[in-house]
Amino acid sequence: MATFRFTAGPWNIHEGNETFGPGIRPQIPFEDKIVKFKEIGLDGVQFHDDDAVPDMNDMSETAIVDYAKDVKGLLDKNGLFAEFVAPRLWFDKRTNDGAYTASLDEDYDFAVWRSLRSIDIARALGTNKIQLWYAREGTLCAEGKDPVAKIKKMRDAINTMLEYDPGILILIEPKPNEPIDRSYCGTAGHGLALGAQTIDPSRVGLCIESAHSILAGLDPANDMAFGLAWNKLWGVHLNDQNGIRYDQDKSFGVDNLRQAFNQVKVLYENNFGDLGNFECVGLDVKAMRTQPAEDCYRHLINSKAIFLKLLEKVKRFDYDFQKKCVTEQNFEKLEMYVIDLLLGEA
Ligand code: XLS
Ligand code: MG
Repeated sequence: MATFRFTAGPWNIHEGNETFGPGIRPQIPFEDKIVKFKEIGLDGVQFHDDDAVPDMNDMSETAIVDYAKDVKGLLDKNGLFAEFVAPRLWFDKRTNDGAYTASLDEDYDFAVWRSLRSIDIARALGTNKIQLWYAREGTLCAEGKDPVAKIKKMRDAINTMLEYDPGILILIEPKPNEPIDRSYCGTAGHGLALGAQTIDPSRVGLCIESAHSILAGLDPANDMAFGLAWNKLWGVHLNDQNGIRYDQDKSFGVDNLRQAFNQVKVLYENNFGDLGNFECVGLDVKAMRTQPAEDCYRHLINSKAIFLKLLEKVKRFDYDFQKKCVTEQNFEKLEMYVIDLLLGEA
């Protein structure tokens, strides 16, 4: 039941930079990260388009593909696969005001160009998955955009990608805020509704990130369940988050163990990983700024370890006892059992 392949992106090892201070750990070259990813027990790598091809904006379309092929060679050499490519549509000046929802037509065109190049890069890396995290698709100034027209542009951009390559899958990674304060696609429901409006809804699914669900005031395990119910959960980004505040990307399970337990439980019970779309367990976590440079992979190691420890708990879950409690409607009893299980006393 269930196959768990663990992945992370090069951005998950960073220098500790945040809004209140610059990076304080030395930069680690991409190649070194890849080698280390394998060493700490990851199976695959997630990419932004420019993680794979850093100077892509200034390169020809053929040069981009050639460069990506070399990256594929590096992955092969280290026994890793590429899970997805996500166009990074929030760094460039042209995507300052949104990408698919940019105010200027030429900026929208740039966003679509990057998206199509992401598909080329994905193909060169050996994956058919494109992940869309809609960083700036929404507003800081609510009156700055016509929301109805712009939401339709998000659909148009997906259609262009689906048309460009009939074999790709689009994974929408919803998030309700940050860096914008009002997202146009904040939840799993929005993601699926948007997919349903495209020319091929069967190729649009979800990647649910724990922290993003929490930021939306929702339960991550239930968001995952919502995707699983329609075989639309094609990826997860596990991490943790202390309530509705800035995006923290804490290690999986460190803030709310029971909530993490239920994420593992819903994935395990529903055969995640064996559902036909090579579903992977992404660890979208970031080390604290205080973390020493010589131990800066610890949050990834911990996240995987916590997942596996919780998986053992899930496997020991007493379904007969659960059934008995449900029949008796004695949920107080069931809660105590879950707490005892998590505390090692059941
Ligand atoms: C940011 C997102 C980002 C995506 C990849 O909040 O989680 O890391 O997963 O673009
Ligand atoms: Mg993420």
